[in-house]
Amino acid sequence: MDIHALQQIVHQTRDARRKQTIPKFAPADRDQLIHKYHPDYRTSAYRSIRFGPNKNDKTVVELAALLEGDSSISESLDLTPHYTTDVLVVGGGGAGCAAALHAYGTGAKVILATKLRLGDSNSVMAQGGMQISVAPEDSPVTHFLDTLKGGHMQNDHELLKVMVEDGPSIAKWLIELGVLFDRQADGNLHVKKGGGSSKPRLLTCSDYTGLEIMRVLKDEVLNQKIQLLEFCAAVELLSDDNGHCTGAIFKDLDNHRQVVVAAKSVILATGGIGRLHIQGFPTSNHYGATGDGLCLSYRIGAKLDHIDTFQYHPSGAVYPEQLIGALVTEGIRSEGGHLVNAKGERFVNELDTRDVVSSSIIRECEEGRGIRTMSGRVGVWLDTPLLDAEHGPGTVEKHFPAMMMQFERFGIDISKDPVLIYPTLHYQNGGVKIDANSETNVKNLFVAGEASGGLHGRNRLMGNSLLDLMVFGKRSGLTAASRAGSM
Ligand code: MEZ
Repeated sequence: MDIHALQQIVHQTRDARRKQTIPKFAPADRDQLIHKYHPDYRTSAYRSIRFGPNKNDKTVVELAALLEGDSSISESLDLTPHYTTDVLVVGGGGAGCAAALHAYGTGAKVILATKLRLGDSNSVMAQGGMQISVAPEDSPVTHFLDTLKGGHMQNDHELLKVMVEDGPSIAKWLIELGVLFDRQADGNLHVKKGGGSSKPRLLTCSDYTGLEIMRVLKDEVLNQKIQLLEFCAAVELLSDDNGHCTGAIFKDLDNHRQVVVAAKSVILATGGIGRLHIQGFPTSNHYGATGDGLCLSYRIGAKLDHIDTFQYHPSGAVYPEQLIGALVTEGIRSEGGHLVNAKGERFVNELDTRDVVSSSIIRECEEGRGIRTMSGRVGVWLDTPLLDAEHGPGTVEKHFPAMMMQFERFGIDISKDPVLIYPTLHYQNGGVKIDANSETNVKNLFVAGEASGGLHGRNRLMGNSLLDLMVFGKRSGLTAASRAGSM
């Protein structure tokens, strides 16, 4: 059957569906649902990746192979530094830029090295917004509780407290730098409600929040003339006889040579692991998301936290094929988009946490209620036209211009046609264990952003990533700089 004929099924059942109430899951049902259908829980839940991996456990084996792999550096490498600095930041996304700017602002000498170009990162692709409790009816405490609930109560309390409390000052900093957040007619910040949140808390820049934040941060890094090493991939960290981190070795991808950078402190802001396609899943991640920070930190002796848990974003595109895995922003569900199976039924509260929504989609597909494309891919409908019907004409065009353009290139008009979706590997929930200043158990080694773990527990709440990057980018930058100054 052709995709347009399939779409008819959805259009025909729309009226009937509007009268339906969506199923409500009691807490026990939700747990069972996740345990049975969520990819993490089916393969790796509750197991340590380091000790005694279960041979049938694909995630565990894939991660262990990665972390325990051999070094590509020969022991005879001349370690005379090519560059010397106070603070070395590795990674050119949101956390890396925030760290570099804050460290530089203290007067420290800073080098920012990145495997690709400055700004190439998942941060630029973050669509749905940034959770910060700025609304009068909201508070950091409510933000804390929502995040804890979403993370299955396994979040590191200290990290979480710091993140929600620092949020409002981060919004102020970004606005002062020039980020254009959406505003209401009266000029106040416009906040939206996101999945898993009890209050409207999402600051947005239309559907390209990450791109807008990165536009400003990149400009600032360039304007401040922070020293950049682009196309330099970090391959090993250096340490002294005390085990303290003292710099890094890079492969210069332009000149095919190894570059040694000596630093008083090192901040890894290298992002996640999606591009390794754990368990063969498609991914929403950029090409550089290959778990570099995890490997580098692990090899120098840093502890990891919750590393067996990944987030599968419910709405990865399934059709058209060119967009497989690409994100269809949660913002669409926040605005009223519905998920619909092949029988035309809604089967989950679309604004539940991502693990619940993803598990429900997988359940529908595994139990035969999914929609199959001609090439054999299976998914469910994300019914965006409903959004226009409920929220007035032009909602899709107004709120999701970037998404519309992405799909229009392949002949799909998301203001008229539903989109076929299936969960996509989106986020590394766990990572390197850090303290409230982003420092690891290895002295002078800091990790910020997605490469770090603990903050989000077993499931990150939407919009908490951009805040995480800014808060721990800042904290790592300031602490690393002050450490370097006191040496
Ligand atoms: O936090 C995210 O990952 C996010 C908001 C993604 C999205 O759906 O746009």
